[in-house]
Amino acid sequence: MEEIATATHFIDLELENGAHDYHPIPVVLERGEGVYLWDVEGKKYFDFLSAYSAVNQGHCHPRIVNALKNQAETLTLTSRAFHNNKLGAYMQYVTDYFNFERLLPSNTGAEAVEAAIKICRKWGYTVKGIAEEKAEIIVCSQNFHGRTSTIISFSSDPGSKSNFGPHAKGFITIPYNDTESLEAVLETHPNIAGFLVEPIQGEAGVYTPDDDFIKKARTLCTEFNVLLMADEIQTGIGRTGSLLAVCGSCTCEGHCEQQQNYSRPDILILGKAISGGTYPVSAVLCDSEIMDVIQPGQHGSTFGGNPMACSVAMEALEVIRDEKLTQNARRLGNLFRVEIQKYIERSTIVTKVRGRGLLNAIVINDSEESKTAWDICLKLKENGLLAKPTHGNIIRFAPPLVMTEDELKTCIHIITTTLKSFETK
Ligand code: IF1
Repeated sequence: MEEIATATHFIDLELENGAHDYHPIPVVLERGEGVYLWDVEGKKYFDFLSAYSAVNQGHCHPRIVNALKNQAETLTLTSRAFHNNKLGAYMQYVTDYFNFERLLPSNTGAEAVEAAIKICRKWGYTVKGIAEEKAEIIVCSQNFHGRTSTIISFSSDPGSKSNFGPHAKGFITIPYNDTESLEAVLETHPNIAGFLVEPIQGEAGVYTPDDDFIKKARTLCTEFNVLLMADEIQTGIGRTGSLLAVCGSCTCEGHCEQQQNYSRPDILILGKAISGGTYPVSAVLCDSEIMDVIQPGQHGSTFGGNPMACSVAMEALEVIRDEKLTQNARRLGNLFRVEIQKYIERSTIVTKVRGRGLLNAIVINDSEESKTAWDICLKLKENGLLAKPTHGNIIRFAPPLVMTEDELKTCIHIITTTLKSFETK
C-alpha cells in the first residue's frame, strides 16, 4: 500500500507507537543544511532552535559529516576494554582547547552531569575530608541539568520530578543569581563539595544573571574550598558569543590566558555542540588534582570515548575556530537584540528581549500559563521560521551560529511581522 507522506501521518505514527514524552511543534523535518530545515512537504524553514544549541555549526556541516563518514568506515566502537587510536588525540585536543588537564568522555549531557557529581563528591571525601555520606552540592532553583533520577531530584519543576521519587539526597537549592544565599549556605554548611550552575539558565527562559554572578560565585567557591561546576552543555562552544559563557566578555578564541573576565570553573561540563549535533558526545573537564579521584573500575560507559565521537568532536571544535563562529554569534546576537528592542518599544505584546550571543529569548506580555508563545511559534512556523516556547510566555531564539547578517535580517523581519499580527492595537 502506498502511503502519502503528510506531516499528520508521521505525527500519528509517533503518537500511536511511542511514549508520549514530548509535545513538539507540529512539523516533520526531513532535511537540514546550515541554518535551514525542510519538512516532509518540502517547505523550507530557518532553524531558530538548533536542536537546543547542539547544532551550533549548522545542520549537516560537510566537514563534520565527512569526519563521521570516514570514521564510520574505519572503526566505530571498541569499548574502553581496549585503547583506540583516536581517544588520546581527542583528549589532548580538547584539554588544550579548553585549557584543562584532563577529560572524562561520555555521551549525553545528563550523563556528563552525573559524572561531574560523582567526581565532585569523591573529591569532597578524599581530598576535602568530608565525613562519609555527608557531602552536599549546592544547585540553583529553576535549573535544568538533565533527566536522570539523581538530577531530577534537585529540579524545581514539578513535571520533571513528581512521582519519580524517592529522590536523591545531598542537594541544597538556592535562588539563581543570588550570591548572598550562596555565601550564607557556604558559611553554615561545612560539608559542601561543590556548586553546580548554568552560566545562563536555558530552560528557565534564557535567564541571564548579573554580569558578576559567576565571578562572585568563583570567589566564594575558592574561599570555602568548594568546586565550581559549570554546566555549559547549552551555553558553551560559541553559543553566547564567547567560547564559554564563563569567559564573560572575552573575545579570544579559547586561549584562556588572555581572558580578563574568565571565571575558570573547577569542573567544566560540555555536551550538545561539542559534536555539532551529529553524534551524542559529552565531556567532563577538570585538572588532574580533581579528575584523579576516579580510578579504574570506578566510572565508565560502553560508548564513551568511542572513535566516532572523538573524530566528530575534534572536527566540530575545529569548525568553531576556523569559521570564527564565536565571534559571529557575538556580532549577530548584538544586532538581534538591538533590532528586537526597537520593535519592543512600539509593542504591547512583547515586553523584553534578553540573552547573550545567539542564545536569546523574548518575553510575551501574557501569563506563564497562557498559550500565546505557542500560538506565536505556530505562526512563525507558517512564516518559515522554527522556534520553541520555553514557558507559556517565553520564546527562545537560538539559530545555528553559521548564520549570515543578511539571513539574520530576513529572520528579524519574519519575527517582527509575525509578532505584529498578535498586537492588540
Ligand atoms: C530535552 C531545556 C535546553 C541542558 C543543560 C544538561 C542537559 C541539558 C544546561 C542535559 C539539556 C535540553 C534537553 C532538551 C531540552 C533542553 C533544554 F529546555 F530543557 F533547557 F536545551 F534548553 N544541562 N537540555 O540544557 O543534556 O542529557 O539532554 O543531552 O528535550 O529535554 P542531555
